[in-house]
Amino acid sequence: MFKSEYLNELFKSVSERNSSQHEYLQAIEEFFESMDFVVLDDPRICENAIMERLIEPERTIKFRVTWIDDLGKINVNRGYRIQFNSAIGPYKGGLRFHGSVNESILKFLGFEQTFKNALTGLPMGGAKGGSDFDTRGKSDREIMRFSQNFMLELYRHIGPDTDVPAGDIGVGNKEIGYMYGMYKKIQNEVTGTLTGKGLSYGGSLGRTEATGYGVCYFVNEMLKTYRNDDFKNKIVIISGSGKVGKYAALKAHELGAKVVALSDINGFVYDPNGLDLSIVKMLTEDSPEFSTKYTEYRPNATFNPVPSDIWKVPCDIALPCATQNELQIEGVKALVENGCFLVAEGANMPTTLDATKYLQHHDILFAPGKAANAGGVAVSGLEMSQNAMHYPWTYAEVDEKLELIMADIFKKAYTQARKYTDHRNLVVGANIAGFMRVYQAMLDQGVL
Ligand code: NDP
Ligand code: 2IT
Repeated sequence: MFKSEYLNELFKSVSERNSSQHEYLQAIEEFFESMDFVVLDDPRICENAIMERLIEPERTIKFRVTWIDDLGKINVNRGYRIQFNSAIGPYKGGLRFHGSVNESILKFLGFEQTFKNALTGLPMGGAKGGSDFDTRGKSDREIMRFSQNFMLELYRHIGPDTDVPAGDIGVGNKEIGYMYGMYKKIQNEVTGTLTGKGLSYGGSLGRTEATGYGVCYFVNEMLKTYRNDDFKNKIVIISGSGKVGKYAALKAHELGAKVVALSDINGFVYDPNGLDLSIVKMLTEDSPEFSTKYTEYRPNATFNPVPSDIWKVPCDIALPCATQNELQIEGVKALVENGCFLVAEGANMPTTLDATKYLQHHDILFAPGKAANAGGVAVSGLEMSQNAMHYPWTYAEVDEKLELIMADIFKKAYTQARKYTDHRNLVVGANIAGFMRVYQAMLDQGVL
């Protein structure tokens, strides 16, 4: 499967040992395909068992979370923190609360986070965590009790220089606030141990928007470099109208694009004249029912109850910003057929392996999530800096830094892609650029 025998053997053994962890194996397979280019050149990677160490989390924490619902019933959920790699800094990565959460999903996310964080240039190692607790349909009080009880265990494993969690699917400002409050109460200290905090207690201006805005800054670099072009008048479709999708839509619009379709778990909305983003913003604020309600405000728009049909909407640029493996082979075939020329991943691993290859084979510009969506964790890193300095930056300062970081990530990925393969292959470019930094740190620090 890979050109390198070392990678073939290792993939065989990791597949046998983790045979039910499909997402984790998928992330490793994609990464190893890129590593073929460097492993054959550099025998030290094999001699130092770098890949063996990279694919195994440094620590996996798994715990019970017990909480009482509004009816007085006692509930038990599973909590996790996968501390994947600390070679270049304290563990850093989001927490996901969703019914689908399991070890495989958190391992793939923690693995990818390691290289994403390396690409930002900031000192952050990789981690991910969360729970199979579903926030959907829960009252505010239930979310508070759950978040507090989750932190009652997690607090002993984290700290500003050890591990700094943040949000992800199902974890936003509200959940971060409840977890942070409990952490502060137990530890009796005010430090930046979580990022994505509210602005009144140490959060950074610009963090809320950072991932979605960052995706657009990255796409802008691609448009400039590969097509001498920009967002103006481009037709854009976006899956997911959560923290990432919503702000990607707002920034794409601000940069002159027409966002014509947006989805959530119930389906998608198509508004051929361009979505009214003030209505999107209002409907996504508190209610998870944006797609089913939008047409009440804009009767010319249409609602389709199949979220994955969004990929059939003709567009120039598609931004999958919802969840893993949401963009599959039928979806990319429709995109290519309808003239889409650029796909950038706002979500983590939203495109399946065969779908990614199909896009590349058809010469569609493709940005992998670990590069394109790194803006969120980058501004989390800036939040850590501000907390450590006890001095906040203005919105303009943060946004300017974010734009520079995204441009720099593009440059690193582009440079490595050009060096090792085709200058358009940002999957190989981003993987190698992220890997090189972590690899050097691991070599320097000896066998651990
Ligand atoms: P949110 O929970 O805020 O939003 C997720 C959105 O996706 C919701 O609109 C949800 O709909 C929708 N959704 C879920 N499943 C599907 C589906 N199968 N089809 C269509 N829509 C779906 O999560 P985030 O926006 O924070 O995260 C989205 C992705 O981005 C994840 O992959 C995450 O790992 C990644 N990411 C997040 C970062 C961050 O800073 N938040 C940073 C980098 C990556 P509904 O509301 O109806 O449930
Ligand atoms: O996937 C991600 O990069 C995130 N969920 C953000 C992590 C963070 O620490 O801000």
